[in-house]
Amino acid sequence: MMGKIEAFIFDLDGVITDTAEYHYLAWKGLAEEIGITFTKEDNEQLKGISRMESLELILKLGGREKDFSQEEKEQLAAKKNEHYVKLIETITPADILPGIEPLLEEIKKHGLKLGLASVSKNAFAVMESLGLKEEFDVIVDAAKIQKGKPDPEIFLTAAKLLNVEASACIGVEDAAAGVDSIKGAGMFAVGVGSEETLHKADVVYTGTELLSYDGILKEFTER
Ligand code: B16
Ligand code: MG
Repeated sequence: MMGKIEAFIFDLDGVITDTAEYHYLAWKGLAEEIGITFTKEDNEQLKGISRMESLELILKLGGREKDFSQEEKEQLAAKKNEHYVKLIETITPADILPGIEPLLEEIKKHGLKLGLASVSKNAFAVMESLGLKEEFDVIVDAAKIQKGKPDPEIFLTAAKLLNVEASACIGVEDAAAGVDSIKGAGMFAVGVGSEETLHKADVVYTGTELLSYDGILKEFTER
């Protein structure tokens, strides 16, 4: 049996709110402009991956990875972000995914710490719009790290700033790269999404509405 849980560290996009859909729409718009077909399935690979890495992947998908200079790539990424920022302006607390608020309440009720680990440069803005910024003890975003997911740095940084051992943390993720990051950090990984994509997680729930404090605790203590 494992020790006591001291903290939960959440991914943002796709776990707390469905910005994954907005990222998809913004990337799809850009891809089409440069003649690349971009599907929902392709979008799965971008989850948890940084903005520039996402662009590189899309260019590769379209066989256009050699067609743009670094400067042009930065312009393309900036264009996508402008579109994305417009889409997320409409976010309100009503966009918090089902099951998340009761889970956050339970975590706080039990005196555990709360961290956010998002590689998004827009993480603070999104958390503010959701009305959740003050609820979290620490928010680790792109500005605080060198290496993005799947590197464990982001989850390890969150644990360090929360002053807890990695082994006492539970990470919650919707992306395969994120689950790799949690496992690399030596934490218990809760996956939200498809069992197939997230098979490296310690437990997978198909949707956030199925997340429960007691359920997760049970899985954690049984391992
Ligand atoms: P931005 P997460 C990630 O956030 C998204 O999953 C990923 O699709 C996105 O490309 C990345 O943030 C960067 O976002 O362009 O806003 O900096 O899942 O780590 O919360
Ligand atoms: Mg995510």
